[in-house]
Amino acid sequence: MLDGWVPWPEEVAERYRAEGFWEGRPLDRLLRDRAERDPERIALVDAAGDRWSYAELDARADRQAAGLRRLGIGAGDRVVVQLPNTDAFVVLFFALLRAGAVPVLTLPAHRESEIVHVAETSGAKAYAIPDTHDHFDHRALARAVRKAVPCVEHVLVAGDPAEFTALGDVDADPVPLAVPDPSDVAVLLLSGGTTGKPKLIPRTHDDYAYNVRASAEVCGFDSSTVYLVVLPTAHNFALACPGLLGTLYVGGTVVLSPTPSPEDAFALIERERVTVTAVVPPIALLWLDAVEWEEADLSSLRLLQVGGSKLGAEPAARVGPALGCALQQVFGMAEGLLNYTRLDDPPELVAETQGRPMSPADEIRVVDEDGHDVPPGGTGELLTRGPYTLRGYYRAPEHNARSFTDDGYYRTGDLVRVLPSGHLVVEGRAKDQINRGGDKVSAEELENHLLAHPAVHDAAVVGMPDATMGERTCAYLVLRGGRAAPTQRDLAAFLTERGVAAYKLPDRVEVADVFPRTSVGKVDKKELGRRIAARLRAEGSGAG
Ligand code: OOB
Repeated sequence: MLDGWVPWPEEVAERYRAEGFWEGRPLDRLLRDRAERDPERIALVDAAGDRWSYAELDARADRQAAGLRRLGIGAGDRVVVQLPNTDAFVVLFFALLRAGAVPVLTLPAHRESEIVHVAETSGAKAYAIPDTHDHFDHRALARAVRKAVPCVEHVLVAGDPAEFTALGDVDADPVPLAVPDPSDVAVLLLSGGTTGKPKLIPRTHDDYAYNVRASAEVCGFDSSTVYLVVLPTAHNFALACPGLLGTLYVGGTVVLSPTPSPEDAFALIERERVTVTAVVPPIALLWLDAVEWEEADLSSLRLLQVGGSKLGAEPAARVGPALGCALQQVFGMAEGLLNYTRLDDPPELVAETQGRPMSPADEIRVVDEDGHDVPPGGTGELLTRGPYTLRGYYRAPEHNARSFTDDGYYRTGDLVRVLPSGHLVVEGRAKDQINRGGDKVSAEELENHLLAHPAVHDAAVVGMPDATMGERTCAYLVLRGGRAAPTQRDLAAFLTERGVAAYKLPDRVEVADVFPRTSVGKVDKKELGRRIAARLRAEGSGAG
């Protein structure tokens, strides 16, 4: 068993097994089962139009798993995966599972600061990258990561490997491999983060397979499903809610879009007769506009899932008429709990709520600041536990003591209200995080980077309203005596040099003489949030 993670208490695990939530099968079986039943069916199509049947995908994963074992990558080894939406991701994901290794999923946008931290925390043995992606050379990043994190022995490259190992050469005749324990960790996901550094989320074979199966059922996926991956494959939403894994589980076809742009996505929807896809609200808004000028035939689309941040009721109501498909709101988290509006929910619930828990075994509480349950219908922080919600972050005992109640509920940091129907409305946030159109920015993480700037004495990062993104990031700075204020561009260059992902760069910089403080002396971020919102209103921009 992998160490450093928190399993469910044994009696709870027994119940989840007895009630059929956990089936005791390794996660990779979902591909094997389909390959045995429908070998010739098309499993995967990429943007270039290359196609792989279930049998082909299954065989590629077997060969790569054998190749990984030959490199010495096997049971319990962690491998940081940073691949864009390509077949290489899908093959490697299953190959790692079959080799008994644990994929640690990062986004293509992550840079040295994030990857070094993740590789270090997970004790990764290998790091898988594209050669270049989006004008960025990942091999240069890999050199820096190898230098900083010596346990990373192998760099596996999709494309031109330079001095590293080509993924294409990680190939050997299939060998019998030990079957992993289904109650053990299958994959480590990255949390949005509310602390100095991102946390790793352990997901077991049992829990993630249930996540996939139950999502596929709630979303009506079947063998006629053609799912377009628009968000990064490494994101829980696109991977498993039901996403690419849910589509393979039911024997449908997964289509990979290199970007979420209407040009790329609409062309693929038309070419492959895509039936369902998942996006974050800013992309939904972009698509709602783009249908006005893009010529593509979107008539195959049956369902658009939107989640990651809150979708306004007004654009929600426009999805059906503009795109000719149903909308599903999804309020989920990499930590586990998924809320879906149901396909047969009345239109007002679909437009105005963020769905209800996926599983009958999801337990939720809504509590006030003292941890007491609020009266029915009241707003408070959402706590949850259940058969696919983590009991602790990986190797983070101190953080876990704060993020979980003694009886195992995860504190989501989301402020919600529950309707009599059981549907949740997300009303805000109690966590120190900015949700930039679905991309999560930890205020503390960014503040720590800003404090390293020579002109910065103190920093406080808050969200500011934005019509498209929901929120953007505003960095309030108190300067060191005599120092000139860095501009937004100066700071962007400074943070990029430090290896911070582009989506975390502050969108705006404000200088203050002192920060407002709460009665206990903490920086009053609510007040700073009000200030920047008022300022935006005065300037005539933003959402307010
Ligand atoms: C998804 O996962 P994460 O881990 O990137 O972020 C989770 C957080 C939630 O705690 C909440 O603060 C926010 O993102 N969120 C939403 C939301 N969906 C997520 N806030 C308001 N409305 C929504 N619909 O974002 C994620 C994972 C799986 C499926 C969908 C989204």
